[in-house]
Amino acid sequence: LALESELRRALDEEEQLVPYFQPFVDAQSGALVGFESLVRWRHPERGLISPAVFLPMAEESGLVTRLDRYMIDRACRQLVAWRAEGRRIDQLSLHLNLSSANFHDPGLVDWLTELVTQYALPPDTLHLEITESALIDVPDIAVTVMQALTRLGIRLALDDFGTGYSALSYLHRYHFDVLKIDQAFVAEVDRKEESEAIVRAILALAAALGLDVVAEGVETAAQMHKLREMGCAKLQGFYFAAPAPADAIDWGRLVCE
Ligand code: G
Ligand code: G
Ligand code: NA
Ligand code: MN
Repeated sequence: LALESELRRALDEEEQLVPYFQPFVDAQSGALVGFESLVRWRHPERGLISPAVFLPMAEESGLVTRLDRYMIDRACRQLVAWRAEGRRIDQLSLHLNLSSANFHDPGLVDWLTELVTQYALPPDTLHLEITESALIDVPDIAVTVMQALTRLGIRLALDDFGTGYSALSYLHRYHFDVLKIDQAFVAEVDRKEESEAIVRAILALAAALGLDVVAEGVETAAQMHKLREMGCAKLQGFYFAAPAPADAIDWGRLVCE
């Protein structure tokens, strides 16, 4: 309960909740194509807290909708700051994680409409990452909200693809623009035939459905080469960069076209 009231306070006033940014790159050219924003809590006494520790509490307490809006706003503001510094952000995608509770938030679509207008961001810059498990609770509301988001021009990404119970039925029921191949399949893609076969199948499925693909959790050059050779368009993982605060991004290492 202490942590809950502290999160409440962090959302109200202080600059404790910060977006860390993890790049993803074009598999062929290595060029930077976007960032995923991942929340970190810089707690004044406890130090840096990972979302694994406080997201369950945020979801149970209902604070997660405020947290998600807070993080979307923070990350967009950072993008605008980069633009003001002359970085070419207009080609980049910004991926943001969204908990299922947001589908019950009736103001979400209007809020996002206002946000992209206020920051003069093309709506298709924003990609909302949703996991299959997030859709289990809210099957019908999610359809309506996702349709409204798509009309607005915001992109939807299905996160951790392949790990849920009925991945294909989600693709059938909902409109997605991007599949993120779960890191479990990437981990052994260059060493295990089953992993390779699964990744190939996901790539074929994505191509047939006209979806963009990002492979997550790329940690080695061997995985990178394998995924590139298999035709996976975009890659993300520690091999390229770990999530980092805005002021620690090593732009020199990221090819920006
Ligand atoms: O960065 P990793 O480091 O520890 O992230 C752990 C989990 O936290 C991931 O599954 C990610 O989807 C989730 N997560 C990170 N940032 C956010 C956020 O701003 N909102 C929500 N709802 N989930 C987030
Ligand atoms: O659930 P989601 O896919 O949003 O969260 C991604 C999680 O994976 C985050 O906790 C992020 O910090 C972590 N991550 C990002 N790149 C890598 C990687 O290359 N290897 C591993 N093991 N984890 C990664
Ligand atoms: Na994600
Ligand atoms: Mn994921």
